Amino acid sequence: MTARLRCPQRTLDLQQPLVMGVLNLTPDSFSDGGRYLEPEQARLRAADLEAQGAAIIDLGGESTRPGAAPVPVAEELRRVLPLLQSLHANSRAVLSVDTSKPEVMRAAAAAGADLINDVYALRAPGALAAAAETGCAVCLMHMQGEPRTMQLAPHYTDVVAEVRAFLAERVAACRAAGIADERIVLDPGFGFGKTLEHNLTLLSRLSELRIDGLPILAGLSRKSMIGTLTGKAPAERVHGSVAAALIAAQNGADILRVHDVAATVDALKVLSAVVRR
Ligand code: 8Y7
Repeated sequence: MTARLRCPQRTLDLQQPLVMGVLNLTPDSFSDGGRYLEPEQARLRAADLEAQGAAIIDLGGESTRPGAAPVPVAEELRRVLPLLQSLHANSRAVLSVDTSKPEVMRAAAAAGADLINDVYALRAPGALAAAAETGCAVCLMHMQGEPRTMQLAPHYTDVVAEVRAFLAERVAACRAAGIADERIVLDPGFGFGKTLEHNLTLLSRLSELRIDGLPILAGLSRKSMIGTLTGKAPAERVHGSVAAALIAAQNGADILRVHDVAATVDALKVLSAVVRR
């Protein structure tokens, strides 16, 4: 197993699962939309995520929730770049940028980004070349369809085999573009064109998505599958989300993308203590 992720300025040790804290710089994200639009609020939130134990902070300037409106490049840059520059100077966390746009990838890398988190897995025109050029690590996520319509009628014959085949194809595309394996993270994309049953199958069989030892990222935090299982609104999904993150870690996830960092870090410490014996 790789157990490491190479970023431009540092290498992340993945011997134990790490937590990626979510920071949405959008007015319309489902769980924290609009809370961090003010630069000072966003900086405080980033410092808080880091203090809670987030090794990675994922900055998002474009909501990918079902039905979300597209965001022009200039607006996405306006949301993301100032905070990125500030965190690059003042934070020790690895800085991830949630984007699918080549222009944003280039500008973010120049401003100090370490990781490009692309829910389209670098399929947008020019994205693969732009990501390769930056030298950033990349997270390749599976999605069936596109955000506007992906939850209308998700369909798979064999969800694990199909997600795995997609990720393998994207890994091959990255390698062909000159992105080395030590820069690649894979992600099944929970909730992105998947029913509850598909999500539960992927979570229980996450270990089958390991391709050539590459690290796996799981994003389950506060998603609608947790809402369906617990009957809770997004802000009340903390306990369910921690349970899901722990299951993912037990099934091989190396990075957990979460809103509730402290709770997840504690749960992972308990898991690690048992695994180490
Ligand atoms: C994921 C993600 C979102 C995920 C990765 C949400 C940006 C929806 N989900 N990125 N982004 N994996 N890599 O509920 O599961 O946070 S947005």
